[in-house]
Amino acid sequence: FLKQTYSQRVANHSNPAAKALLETIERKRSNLCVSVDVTKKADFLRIIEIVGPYVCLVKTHVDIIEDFDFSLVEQLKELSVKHDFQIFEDRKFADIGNTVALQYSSGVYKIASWSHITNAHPVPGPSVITGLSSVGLPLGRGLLLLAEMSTKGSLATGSYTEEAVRMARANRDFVVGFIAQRRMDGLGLAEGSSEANEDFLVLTPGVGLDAKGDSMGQQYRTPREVVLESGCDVIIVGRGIYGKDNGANPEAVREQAERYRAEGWKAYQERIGSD
Ligand code: UP6
Repeated sequence: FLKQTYSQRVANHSNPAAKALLETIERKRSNLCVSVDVTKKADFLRIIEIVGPYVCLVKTHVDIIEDFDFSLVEQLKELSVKHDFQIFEDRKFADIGNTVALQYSSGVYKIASWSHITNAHPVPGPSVITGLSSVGLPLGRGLLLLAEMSTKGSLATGSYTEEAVRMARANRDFVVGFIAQRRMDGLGLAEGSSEANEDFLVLTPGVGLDAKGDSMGQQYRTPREVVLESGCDVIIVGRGIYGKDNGANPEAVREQAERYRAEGWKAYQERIGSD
C-alpha cells in the first residue's frame, strides 16, 4: 500500500473514521495533523482557527486545558466542520476494559461523543480494545494502538510492537492503525502470508524540521524521513507549528502549518511516484 494513493486506500478500510480520514487527506491534499498542546481555551481555539485549512486532523489532549467546559467541545466540532478536519483525542487509554469504557464514554470529557479517533496503549492486552470498542464501534469511531513511541528509551519495541500488531489484526473493525514510527503491515507474519495484505494507517508523532528533540526525551524526524523513508501516513506536529509562545504570532503559526503541510505532501507524492 506504500504506492497507493490515499483515495485508493479508502476501499481497504471498513471503519468509517478511517475512511473519513483518508478522504479528508485526499480532499485537502494534507497529511498533516496538528497536536494542539496548550492549556488555555483561547490559545487552543486560536491555533485551530489558523491551522484548520492546512490539516486533515486535529489532535487534542483535552485534559490539559485549565479553563475547560463542555462548550469548548461544541466550538471544536464547529471548527472541524468549518475547516473540514477530523478530531483525534490523544487519550492513550491503558486500563482494564471496564475502566477504559467508562473513561471513554463518561466523566467530564465524554471523549467518544466527539472524537472520531482515539488511541490506547496495548499494555493491558486485547481487553483494552474490547472495552473501548463496546463504546466506540456503535458510534463509528476508530482506534489507534501505540505500537511504538517517539521517545528516547521507549519500551515499545520488538515483540511488544509485534503483539500490538497482532491485537490490531484481530480487531480490524475498530482498530484502524497505529501510532508508530514506520509501516506495520505484515509485521510478525511469515513472508507471503495471505494475511500480509493488510492496510493499517500509521500516524507518526515526533516530527520537526528545526529541532532534533527537546530536553525531555522527545526525538524529531523530518516529514521526509517519516513519510517517504518510513512509509507513514500522517505527520503529527505540535511545537514545531506553534512554538514556545503557544502561537502568539498568528502569521508565524500559519507559515509553519503551510510549511509542514507542503513538506508532508511532497514526501507522499515522491513515495507514490507522482508530482
Ligand atoms: N506523542 C509523542 N510521541 C509518541 C506518542 N505521542 O510525541 O510516541 C504526542 C505527545 C504530543 C505530540 O503527547 O502531544 O505527540 C508531540 O508534540 P511535539 O510535536 O510538540 O513534540
